[in-house]
Amino acid sequence: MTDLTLVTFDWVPDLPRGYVRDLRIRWALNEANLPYTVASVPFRDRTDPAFEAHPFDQVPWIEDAGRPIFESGAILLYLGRKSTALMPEDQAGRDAVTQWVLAALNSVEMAVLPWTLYRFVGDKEDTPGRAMLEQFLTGRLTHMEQVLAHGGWLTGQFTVADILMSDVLRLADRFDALADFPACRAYVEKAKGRPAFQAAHDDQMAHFAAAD
Ligand SMILES: N[C@@H](CCC(=O)N[C@@H](CS)C(=O)NCC(=O)O)C(=O)O
Repeated sequence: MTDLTLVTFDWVPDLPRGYVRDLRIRWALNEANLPYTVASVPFRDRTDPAFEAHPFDQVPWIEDAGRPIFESGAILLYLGRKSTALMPEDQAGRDAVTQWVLAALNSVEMAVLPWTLYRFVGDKEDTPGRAMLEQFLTGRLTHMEQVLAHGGWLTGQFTVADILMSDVLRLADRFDALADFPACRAYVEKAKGRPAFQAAHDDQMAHFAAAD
């Protein structure tokens, strides 16, 4: 019996499978051995009343004893406070994790996501907007390459900040953006090698496949 529920879509098309953000949450729950159940909301009907818990009609969110929490970064920080496998207990350690969670979302994912949208739709046209996005992403990856050059996790021990940062970089890697950034790529590979990631990935794939 568990009070933690992870909410995700009931089904998605092939392209986003393996990258839907519930994977970040599954991964953290696995790392911490926190029991949870999965609930689904309809991908094809965002007017379903079940989306009341999410102001943008998106996934994921969790419910802990019935209380909903949305935004993957907020959920990861929330879970981090439940387990030292996800976040240290001391304030300095927690501050370091928090800054990297926000950096992953607001400095790195902010550059990765619009860049990948061009790839998703196959837009190869040379436009000033696209050139600016290339430059924006290259700048962020250049800095991350320096940060990750030591070959370790972001704050020393593995934390939710690494779940988020490696998941953001994994999406960039899907479209080969890390080809010139070997430290970033090695970091993603190291993260993907964790059994908790692999279980989360397999579970997400199985969840969507079950609804085909
Ligand atoms: N900032 C949100 C983004 C959530 C998000 O983009 N979720 C996607 C699935 S990975 C979604 O629900 N997409 C459908 C939509 O935006 O309508 C988070 O990190 O939780």
